[in-house]
This record gives sequence, structure tokens and C-alpha cells, in this order.
Amino acid sequence: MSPIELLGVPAWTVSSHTLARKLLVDSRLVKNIDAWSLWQNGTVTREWPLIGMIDAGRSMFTADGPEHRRLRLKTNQALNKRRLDDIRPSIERYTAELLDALEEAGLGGEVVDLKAAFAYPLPMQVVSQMMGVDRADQPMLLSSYKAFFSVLTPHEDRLRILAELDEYYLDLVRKKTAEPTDDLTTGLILADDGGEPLTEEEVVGNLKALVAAGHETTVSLILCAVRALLSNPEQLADVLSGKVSWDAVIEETLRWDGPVNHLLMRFPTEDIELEDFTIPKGDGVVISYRAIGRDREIHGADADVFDATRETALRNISFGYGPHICPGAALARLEASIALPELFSRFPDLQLAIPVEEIHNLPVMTQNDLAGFPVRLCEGE
Ligand code: PLO
Repeated sequence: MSPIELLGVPAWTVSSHTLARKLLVDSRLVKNIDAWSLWQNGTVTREWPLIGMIDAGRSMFTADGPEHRRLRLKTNQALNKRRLDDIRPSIERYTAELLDALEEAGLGGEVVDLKAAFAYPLPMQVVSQMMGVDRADQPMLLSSYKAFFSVLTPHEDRLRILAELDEYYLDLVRKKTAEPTDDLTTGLILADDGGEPLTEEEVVGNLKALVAAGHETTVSLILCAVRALLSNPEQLADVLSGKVSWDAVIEETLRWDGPVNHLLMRFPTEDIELEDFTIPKGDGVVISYRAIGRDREIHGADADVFDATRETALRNISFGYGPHICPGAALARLEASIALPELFSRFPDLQLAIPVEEIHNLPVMTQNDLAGFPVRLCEGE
């Protein structure tokens, strides 16, 4: 537990695996921003650049307890194993289409951006299909979220983008209410299991959360796995020969270089006494997943090394833990487990076009977002 400052706002960070697991099942920590004293007393306002990460509307992302269960039920059902089997062929098709286009662009040994041409569009295509978002709207959604996450975006633009997204999702919900189709948005609208139906605001909130979380994070998972393998050729060889599984690569990437650096925020509804410290009621608590993945107590003295054969990789909690554990974890793993082997089976000689240290992150505080990923598809002359 350490004090941090988030663009001028004080909070606590949790970087220990064991403590995070303890706090993430503690019902005294809630996600509702109204439990935050700095929000209650007006110190933090809508003018704070990170406000959109916390004041995200009523949804499964911001509710707790029985309300949270009610808000999450449909999403859990839509993302279960059987439903994911249905979506697998689409993921395979999108992957193949993008790889065809990539191959064409990089045919003559030209440098191509693996992010722009492959990792970035793929998860958006998948989540759009699940949610019933038009293909034509995908570029707008991608650029809106890109600007939302960047700390360089002027805050008034960020607030405008969030308002436009709200309007977009409200329109989508009204369209699906008028003309139900076979997608999760319609599923969230229809109460077919006798429970209390979700309100329009709640459907919009869930839709926002699903589209945002469903595309942004998976881009990073795919690219960071490729980066880890290209900078560890002996491990790549073991994967390509079948000695090490793709699942192992995915889990170690989640642990070592996962998509989420920090998750904002939770608030204690009463003082929480830990062994050597008390988290005061109403303070902000950030879970720092990047540091948690490198916790030496769990992963050993070489926790900073990427090792796909590491047994403790399976213990990563990069998708969170407790009631809010990522409902899309299996979908993200499925996407990566299709995208990565397909990419390397098409381009076994894939190589970075710049030194690995020159791959940079975007100026984003909470997410592990790479700016670009220049590669050559085949061995140069
Ligand atoms: C993005 C802005 C939306 O208006 C609301 C929203 C909901 C879910 C959040 C997402 C935002 C940001 C990325 C988050 C996602 C849930 C999981 C994902 C935090 C705030 C992660 C873990 O990165």
C-alpha cells in the first residue's frame, strides 16, 4: 500500500498480489464514485482529466453487491464457453482477412505496422459483432477511445467525446429496442428470465463498458505477446515447434506485460484495517496490475523476466479477481489464441523493423498501449 498522486489527486496503490486478492473480495471497497470523499467535498470535479475512468455511468463496472450481479448476469451468459464457440469462426475469419491484407501490404519486404493493420482492428471487429455495432461505426469508436485514453487530449475534447459516445450508444439501444436482433445489446434490453429488466441507462452503461473494455485491452495482449516472442527467439522457436503452448505464452504475457497497468478506483465505505496500515474510509484505492504481475513473492526473484514456461504464470490476476473479474477474459484469451498462432504460421520469419527498445507506449496512464509496431513479414535481403 503506497501513496500516489494521479494528476494532482492523492490515492493509494496496491502492488502486492496477496493484498490485492484480499481487497478485491472485500465488500467494504466499492466502485461507486459517490463513496469518494474528494468527490463528495468537491475537490475532484468533472474537470479532472481522469474522471472518465471512474464516473463512467451506471453499469456493472460501477455497481456492487446484488445490483452488480443483476447488471452482470446477461453479460456472463453471453460470454460463456458455449456462446464463445459460436463466435470462434468469426474471429478466425476476421483474422484471416486482416492477415491477407497485411500480406499484400508487406509483400515486397516493406515495413508494415502490425498494430494498425492487425492487432488494432481485430478486437473491435469481434466486439462489434457481439454487440451489434455497424462496421461503418468502428473507425469512429476506435478514434474516440484513442483520444479518451490519451493524457494529451485537451480535457474539454475528452468530455465532448464521452458525451458523443453516450449519445451514440443511446441511439444504438433505441434502434435495437425497436428492431431486436441476435446480439448482446438486444440481450441486455430484453428481460427474458423473469428478473427485473435493465433500464435504458443501465443498458447504455453496460454497452459502453463492454465496447471499451472489449477492444482496447486485447490489442495490447496481442502486441505484447508478439513483442515478447520476437525479443526472445529461443522461446519463439519452442512455441513454433510445439514444445511450449500458445496458452502458456498468453498467460505469461498477461503476467509480465499485461494490458492494464492500473485500475481506477475503489473506495472503502469504512476504515479498512490491514496488518500494518488502515485505509481510511472514502479514500481512493488503485489496483496496480502491472506491478502485481511482477510480485516476487509469487513469481520469484526472476519475476522481471519473460519466461513462457514459468509455472506461476497461471496465477496471474491480470483480469482482476473477485466479483468484478473481467467477464470477457475467456473471449480475450480466445482472440489471442487464434490471432497469435495464425500470425506466426503465416509469417514464421516475422521480425521487428526497429530495435525493441524503440517500441513506445502511448501517453496513457492506466493502460499498456503501444503506439505502433513496425515489422517485416519475411527475412530481408
Ligand atoms: C471507458 C469509458 C467508458 O465511457 C466507460 C468505461 C467503462 C469500462 C472501463 C472503460 C471505461 C475503461 C477501460 C476499462 C473498462 C473496464 C475494463 C477496462 C477500465 C472507463 C480495463 C480493465 O482496462
